[in-house]
Amino acid sequence: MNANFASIMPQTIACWCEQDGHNVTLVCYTGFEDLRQELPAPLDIVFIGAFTQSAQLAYALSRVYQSEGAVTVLGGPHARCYPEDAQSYFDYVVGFTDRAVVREIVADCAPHRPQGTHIVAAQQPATLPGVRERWKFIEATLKKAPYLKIVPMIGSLGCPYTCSFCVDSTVPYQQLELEVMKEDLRFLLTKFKRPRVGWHDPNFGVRFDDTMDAIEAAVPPNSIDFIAESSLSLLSEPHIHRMKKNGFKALLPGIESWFDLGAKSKTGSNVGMAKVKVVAEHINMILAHIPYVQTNFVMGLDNDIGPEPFELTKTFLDMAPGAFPAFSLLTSFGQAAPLNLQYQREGRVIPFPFHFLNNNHAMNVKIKNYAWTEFYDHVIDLTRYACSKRMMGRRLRANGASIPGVLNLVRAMSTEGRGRIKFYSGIRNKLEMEAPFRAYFEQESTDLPAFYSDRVHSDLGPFSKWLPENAMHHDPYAYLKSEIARGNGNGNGNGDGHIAEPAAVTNSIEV
Ligand code: B12
Ligand code: SF4
Repeated sequence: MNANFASIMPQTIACWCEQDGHNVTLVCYTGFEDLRQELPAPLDIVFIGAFTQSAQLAYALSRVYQSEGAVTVLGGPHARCYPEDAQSYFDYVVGFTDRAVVREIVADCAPHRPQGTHIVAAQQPATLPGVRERWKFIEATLKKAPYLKIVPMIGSLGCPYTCSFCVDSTVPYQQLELEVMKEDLRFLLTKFKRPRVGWHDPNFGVRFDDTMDAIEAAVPPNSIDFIAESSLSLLSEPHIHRMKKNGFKALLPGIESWFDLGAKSKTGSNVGMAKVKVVAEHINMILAHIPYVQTNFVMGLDNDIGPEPFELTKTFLDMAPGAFPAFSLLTSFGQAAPLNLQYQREGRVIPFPFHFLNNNHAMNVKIKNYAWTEFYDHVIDLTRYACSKRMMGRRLRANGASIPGVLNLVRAMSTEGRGRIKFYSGIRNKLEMEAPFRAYFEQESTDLPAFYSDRVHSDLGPFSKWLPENAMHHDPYAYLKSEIARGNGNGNGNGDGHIAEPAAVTNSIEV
């Protein structure tokens, strides 16, 4: 992912602190930098933004800087999903973050150990600094992306849809200031001949006309390349025409499942093959106008049974060969989504180390309708199909000899495609051959297989020795316990105090 996909919030925190008169250094750490060179010493306070897959690295870095006298703060997806765990390793852990929260922390700037302070703003911030304000930090970050430079922008927060698996399903939709957006787009044209903008909106274009009116008022048609994640329900043909006119070059709609989540893809009650046909037609319509489309799927959902979901995805790939399929294994990221409470109540969450929670390296929900080896066989078979020479050839013919065509080839042949087949095959073989490995997946044992702990240590490299004791493990039921502790009864948020957990959960968690 590296510098092209750096988050907006660390740049925001940097702007806010600098505007308040502090000396700030921002580093987008891609794993290659020498942090001793990049950061001044001594440091008073270190803010770290991390996804869950980087949590263990973040914990180790916190220990490094705390040992040198700094106060540490964790924010970002991991802090939002696993605050209780992170509090053991940071002085402050923040959820929603606005300017007041940052000021409060910087004013206090005191160690809070062994248990960090958890601070959450009442809601998402009303405004965020635009590109012009963040430019100094964006420019330094993009220097690390020599070939393809993508400027991160955001036009909205939250989402009006309520997909129960999504972190934004309970966050009210909020359009950010359109005047800031317009100014930013004009500003970018002074910096690049043809800028490339990646929208970080959870669901781009909810207020479609307002957003497109703003783009059209700010810059000439098709003068900037845009990339956006959007739900299919927003990508109607008239909308696609308008997006094409304005330079949208890549769209990443979520399909997720053939048997669930119809509202998001506007396929109504269509499921199975009926949904495949409707969605393939829709994707082909988009591909007729937008050169790059990535379709996102989740594998291992509770509604999936037998080979059918996987076979339907293959049929879809045949029907819409131009789209690049991105497959995720069902992952329950702590407090991210209401649905996670259900998995926790059912006692089905497996505590794989955070390092593997990136939608691919581990599926941390005990699968409902498959044996693990059977499931991995399907996953491997489908990934092979998607990356086969035949499929790559069809994709290339559909994309033409273009940047999207080449990009798709590279993705299929890289760690994302063939690399994953190798990784999944290794897991599948261990599941068959190694009883303790299988027992961990089956929740019959809580002894973490050495395969996982060894890999965490080897990936952390020199930071491995700073990984705090116990940081390899976390409580996968922390969310449910915190809901119960807050008086939310069985953790379903209705506060009725009615404990309805099935037997499995009483065996596996202590409340
Ligand atoms: C845009 C986006 C992306 C973009 C940009 C990524 C980036 N670097 O930000 C792209 C497409 C590149 C991407 C990639 C991935 N993503 Co993504 N992505 C999102 C998305 C849709 C929006 C996030 C966003 O920017 N929101 C706007 C900001 C302003 O709001 P916010 O995130 O709520 O942040 C608030 C607080 O958390 C806090 N905050 C945030 N960061 C920081 C940092 C500091 C220092 C502080 C103090 C505070 C703070 O302040 C904000 C305001 O209140 C979310 C889903 C969602 N709907 O939120 C998933 C999400 C963040 N992604 C997710 C995942 C899993 C991934 C991938 C691993 C997927 C994959 N397999 O490739 C990769 C990993 C990328 C990486 N860098 O390692 C998960 C993360 C779960 C987790 N706990 O780790 C999410 C939550 C989706 C999900 N599955 O539920 N993603
Ligand atoms: S449409 Fe997308 S962003 Fe909105 S709630 Fe559903 S998954 Fe989340």
